[in-house]
Amino acid sequence: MSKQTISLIGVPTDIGAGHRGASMGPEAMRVANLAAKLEQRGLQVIDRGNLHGPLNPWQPPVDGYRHLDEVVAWNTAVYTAIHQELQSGRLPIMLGGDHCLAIGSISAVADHCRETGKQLRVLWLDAHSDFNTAEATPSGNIHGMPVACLCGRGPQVLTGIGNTSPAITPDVIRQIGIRSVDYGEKQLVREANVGIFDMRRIDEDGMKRVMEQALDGMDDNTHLHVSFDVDFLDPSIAPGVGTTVRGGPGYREAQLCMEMISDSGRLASLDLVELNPAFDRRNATAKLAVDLIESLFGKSTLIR
Ligand code: B3U
Ligand code: MN
Ligand code: MN
Repeated sequence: MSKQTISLIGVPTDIGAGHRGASMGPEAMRVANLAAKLEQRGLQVIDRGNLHGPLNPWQPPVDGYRHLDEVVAWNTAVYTAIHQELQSGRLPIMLGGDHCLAIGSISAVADHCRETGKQLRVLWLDAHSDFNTAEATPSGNIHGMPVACLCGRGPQVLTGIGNTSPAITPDVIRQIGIRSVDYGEKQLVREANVGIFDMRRIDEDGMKRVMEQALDGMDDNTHLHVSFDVDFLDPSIAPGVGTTVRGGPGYREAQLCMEMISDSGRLASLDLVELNPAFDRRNATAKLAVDLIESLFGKSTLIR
């Protein structure tokens, strides 16, 4: 990829999460030196600062959703900001914030792809499928629902964000690292035929083969969006998330995953979500996230 300008967009909210604290994620990534590390890689970086939105009222679910109005407000702001960066030719990194914000970011990416005739591929790195609906959710937390909403299964106020509803179809998605899917959610991802490379698959086939398959079929016209939920990583290396699930990729596997995405040359937008400094130790998870993002942008441990 030629000289790229990256824009950092902080979205300091935990409005869709089951624990407080992901609202501190953007600042933790800045403290871990994300901008400088990317600049050292020869990239131009503009930090756009933080978006603004409603405080977290910490209420129980209403009709199956917690904080629906507030989630809509934050995602509307995310949509506008990400769409503008893409239109200006920059590569946006959304610093969340919890994963509900991917509704806004990916709706913007999908509209941008339609406007420019690009083919979209979404890599969803996560312990969870995030395909819950109001009926299937055990919690009402909307960070467990963004993939369903993006695919048109959710309240109109969320599925309608952006110019086209649904924003995407399930065939553009590849989920990696999945190991926690709720009972009803499992039926939904099967019905929708979401491309899932779960941990069992990674154990059996290895990260290399899984990533080859997840990246297969892309070409020069592909816009690759990576939605990186930090709970994708094994909690032994990444304790700074609200909902840890053991048995995730370790450091080497995660590096390989990032390096293979980088090698594809198609990365065009990124979400970094669910980093929760309230659960972290000395900002270690933020530092690890910065390290992995450097690999996404070409820092390689390859010698040959
Ligand atoms: N599937 C559960 C838990 C969950 C989803 N995403 C995260 N946690 N981070 C739910 O509440 O939907
Ligand atoms: Mn997630
Ligand atoms: Mn998750």
